[in-house]
Amino acid sequence: MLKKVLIANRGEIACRIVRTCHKLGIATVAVYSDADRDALHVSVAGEAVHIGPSPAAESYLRGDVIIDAALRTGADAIHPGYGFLSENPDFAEAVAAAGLRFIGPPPAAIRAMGLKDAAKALMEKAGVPVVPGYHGPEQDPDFLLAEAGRIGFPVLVKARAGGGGKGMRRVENAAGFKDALASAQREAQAAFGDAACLIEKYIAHPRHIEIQVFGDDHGNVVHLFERDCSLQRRHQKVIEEAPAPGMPEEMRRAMGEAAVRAAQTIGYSGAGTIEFIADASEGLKPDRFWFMEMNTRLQVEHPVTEAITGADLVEWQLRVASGEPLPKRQDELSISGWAFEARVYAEDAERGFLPATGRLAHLDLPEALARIDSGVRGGDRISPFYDPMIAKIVTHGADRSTALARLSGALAEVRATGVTTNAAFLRRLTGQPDFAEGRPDTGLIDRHLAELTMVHAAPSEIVALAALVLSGALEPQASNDPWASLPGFRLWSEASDFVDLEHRGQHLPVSFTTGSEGIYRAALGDKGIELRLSRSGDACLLEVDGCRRRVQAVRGERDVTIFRDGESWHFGVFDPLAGEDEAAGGGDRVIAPMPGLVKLLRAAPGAVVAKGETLAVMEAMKMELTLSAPRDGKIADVLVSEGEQVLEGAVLLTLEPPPGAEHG
Ligand code: MV4
Repeated sequence: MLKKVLIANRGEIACRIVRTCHKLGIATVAVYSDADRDALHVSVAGEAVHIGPSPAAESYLRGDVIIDAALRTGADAIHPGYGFLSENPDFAEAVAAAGLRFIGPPPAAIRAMGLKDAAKALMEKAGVPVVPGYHGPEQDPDFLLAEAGRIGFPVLVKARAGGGGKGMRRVENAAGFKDALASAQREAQAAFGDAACLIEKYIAHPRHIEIQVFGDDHGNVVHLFERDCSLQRRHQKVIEEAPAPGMPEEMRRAMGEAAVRAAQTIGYSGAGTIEFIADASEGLKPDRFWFMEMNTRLQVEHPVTEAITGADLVEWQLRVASGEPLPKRQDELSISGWAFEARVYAEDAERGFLPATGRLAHLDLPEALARIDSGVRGGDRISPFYDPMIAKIVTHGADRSTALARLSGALAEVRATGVTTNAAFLRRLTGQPDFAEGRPDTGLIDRHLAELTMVHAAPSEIVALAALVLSGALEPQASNDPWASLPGFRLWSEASDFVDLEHRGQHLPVSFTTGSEGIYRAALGDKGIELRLSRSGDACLLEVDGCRRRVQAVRGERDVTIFRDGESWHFGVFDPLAGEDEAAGGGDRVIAPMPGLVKLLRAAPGAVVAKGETLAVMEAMKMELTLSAPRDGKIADVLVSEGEQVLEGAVLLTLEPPPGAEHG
């Protein structure tokens, strides 16, 4: 067995590989860039070597530096994870030339699958189904048009060097062919420096179904069944599952056999995935799947296969790299239950899934409810240098609905603050009827994008709770625990308070009074609400109109995020200096935050006041509200009188600088 493995990767996959190495008694070496100095993968490995600046091209892609680190630390093998150098045959060769084991397939197998058109031609020869089309080198438009006619419209023009949908054009008929071809060739030239295109029969209702294969150095190849990765957005996988819903046993057998044949054809060893496209227009059929490409590495979504087979695929990789035979024969492998994986990303679904960067102030993942593969922890920075994945949440159950319910439940418990995540989007996706009923397809997310990404307005009780948390009303004297002060923990000294919240660029003044037994009355504008709070473990029950719901608040220094039912709302404290709006009272005026009665005025023109000093008391929504001086100053004008009814936004008094103050 290998003794020490260097992991040429970062994030969750580096952590995941370390875990299995340590389980097998194999020592580990991490590598890290400047940005990853304090990263989780560095702290879980036995040793760590700095390999360069933050950009991947200067660190995680520096094969020479990484091989040197392996030699210096006495590692006997390098695991490349996925991405970075994992499918670089030159790197695999250099590793072997340095006398180290590359934990992956032979370089020749990586090369055979690296060129998409050559791979298709090779697979066709091996008897693996390939989408009807022209995969040859000829690029003459008239020739390709004739091929398109032979294949039958509609056809898909695809860049030979392509991937990620770039250089892909659907063509309906012969009339539109040449323009589409020219346009695809231009795009391919610009994107890949290779204009060559291939022509394929267009599959109108595609499902992405891939087969996990494994080979060893003794000529054995097995498959570990399929994964369905049809739920994608812009060619990025979003939720994967295994097995594939609606897959007939006969088709599973045919796909498994085709995948094993594909791997055998290229002398494969290690972990690999054969990607197929299936035509689901009339349900899945054994004669309606075709080879797309092979990924010659461990994949992001490998945990769903682990969940349904019980195999540890990284352990298999390490054993195979040590020269051992595969741990299991095909007839010893079977599918048990159902599994899902959701990819939690730091991204803003509302803003077109823009990657979100910044400090992940707080992160609490539902370890008790699911397998969590993560490479970050609370306090870490999500940098712009790498993939912004926060975690993979993997659930398993006896059947699909059980596993999916678990996924939905786990997603609802993701607590991340500081950076926006796609957790709510993923949770909504688990409830999308077509998906929930087992009909995933590649266009589903786009068709339902609006409802999956829409902003859920903050309900008033959530706004009120945010105000309570930020006012400190729920806090005992010296604790950060927002719930420690709930009824029974503290005698209330103040009966009322108000907080200026900021929520999605909006200014929300909230005032509230505290009653007994955890009852609060709050006023938001002219809307009054009564709520009751009680503690429930690390969360809180928020009761409105006799209905209690679990909520959780994660407080920052001047902000709070409230989580409920998989949705979350973020609130800050309104900063009057940040904008022109003086309604918070930070400027030269004291303003009524809500309509009400001026009960008391403690200020006369010319009086010198200190910041925080009470200037007026209002009554609104049957509660009292104290307005205090926003800063040190001198009262200039008092514009209302006691007993007067005022509107929201009314100016009660104005301030001028205190005597002797210099104005900037
Ligand atoms: C196709 C296809 C329909 N017909 N090929 C997209 C990227 C590349 N990996 C293959 N892709 C497709 N190839 C034929 N002949 C539809 C797609 C496709 C797709 C495939 C799998 C998963 C998601 C997809 C989203 C859009 C288009």
